[in-house]
Amino acid sequence: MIGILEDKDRIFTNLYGLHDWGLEGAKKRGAWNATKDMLDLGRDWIIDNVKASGLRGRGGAGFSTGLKWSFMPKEVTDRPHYLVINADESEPATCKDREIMRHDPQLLIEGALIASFAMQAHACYIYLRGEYILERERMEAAVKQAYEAKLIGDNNVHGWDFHVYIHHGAGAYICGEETALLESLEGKKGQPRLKPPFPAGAGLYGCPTTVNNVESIAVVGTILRRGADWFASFGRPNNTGTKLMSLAGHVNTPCVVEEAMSIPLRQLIEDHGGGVRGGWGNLKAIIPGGASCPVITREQAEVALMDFDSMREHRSSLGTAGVTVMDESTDIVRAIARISYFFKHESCGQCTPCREGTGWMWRVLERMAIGDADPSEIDLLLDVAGQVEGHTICALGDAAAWPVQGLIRHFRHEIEDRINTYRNSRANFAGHTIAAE
Ligand code: L3W
Ligand code: SF4
Repeated sequence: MIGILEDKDRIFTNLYGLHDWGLEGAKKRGAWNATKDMLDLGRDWIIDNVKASGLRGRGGAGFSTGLKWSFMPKEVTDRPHYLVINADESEPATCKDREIMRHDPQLLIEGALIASFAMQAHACYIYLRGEYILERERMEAAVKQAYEAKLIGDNNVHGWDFHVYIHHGAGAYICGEETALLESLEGKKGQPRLKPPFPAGAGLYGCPTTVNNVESIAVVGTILRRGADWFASFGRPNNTGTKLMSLAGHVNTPCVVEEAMSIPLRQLIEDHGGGVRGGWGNLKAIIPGGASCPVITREQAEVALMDFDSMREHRSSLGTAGVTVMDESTDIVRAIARISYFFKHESCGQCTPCREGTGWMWRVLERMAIGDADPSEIDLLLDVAGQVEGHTICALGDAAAWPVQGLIRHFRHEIEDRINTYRNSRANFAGHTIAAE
């Protein structure tokens, strides 16, 4: 089913905080209902159903959640298993996990118990973004309520000893990369590790670990309660389910909304964002899934669907579904230069192409934003972006290269015009100076 989601099919029924976020309110909305029955059906049943639902990771990469869980060792040795929830939501224009933690924290804790049981983990760490103060307080309060109600903890009503620990980050974007996050949890500098080994083989303290995004875990209880088929009925094959999407930038009503996967992007903007400021014709470009996703044009946005495959066809990415809308007033070169600065600032500096390339790309873009560049530098910039992409330890290098490539792909003419204008104004200025002399 593609299109507008009906209220009855929403998982996050308190997304806007209109109801009680606490345990009693959450239970009335369905959380913790029949959780024990699900555990009684066994680990394989849980993992098979999560696979059958088609749920793909909601943090940006879109990896199959059930498949990731199945990578965890079947037998537990003297190395404990861990679930780590990535709540370091730092991708610019992304604020969906924040709403879950503020308004529906019990769904996250319930999902964490189910996922941990399925992967034989007795402990879960929730790694929160440094700036998320209210969310930390809310999560801590919710965890306390769950302990007091014996939903989690030792000898809890579910028969699976389970502990949740909240860990507050210190505001570094790179700690949202799963292995940098694990380093940070271990008390070290947040720098990505080389993969493989993947966390399922050697993760937290060298033990089998699964790292999942907040939304990926918070939907699990409802998927199992309502059925894998129900979840898979939204969207289209390979792109199933409901999805939290954020709308920011030049829309009339910025918001976070839960929608069916594969909703047309234009419909999402018009039905939930109140349309583009000044009307659809005033649209210049869209970043569909967070700052690392390449821009798409108005013509592409007209036909694109909000899902993994459609965005790939348009040479972009669904990412976190954090949509940034830019109208015709946008200085697109300066906008991408600002994004470049972000990645330069957040690079951990561990590998040369990223450490040197991000700063180089940013400096060239800053010059291009005022036209102070040579036309040949456009291809040079493209070449350097290609040298960074795929040649680094983690995806931050790619994330820095993609917006630059998207800019040149679609807006090369704007850079060229700017360079010409700058050259002409310099020539005119020189002419005036000579004439005055
Ligand atoms: C075991 C294998 N596990 C893959 C696991 C892997 C990870 C997951 C996806 O980057 C993207 C990035 C950002 N055996 C495995 C395996 N896995 N093969 O699957 O892995 P991967 O490498 O495809 O992605 P990643 O390194 O997790 C994440 C993009 O997300 N992004 C958003 C980032 C920001 C946030 C936020 O603020 N919440 O997430 C936006 O586009 O650019 O491409 O778990 O271990 N053979
Ligand atoms: Fe660090 Fe960048 Fe290398 Fe990632 S790509 S490990 S952020 S230097």
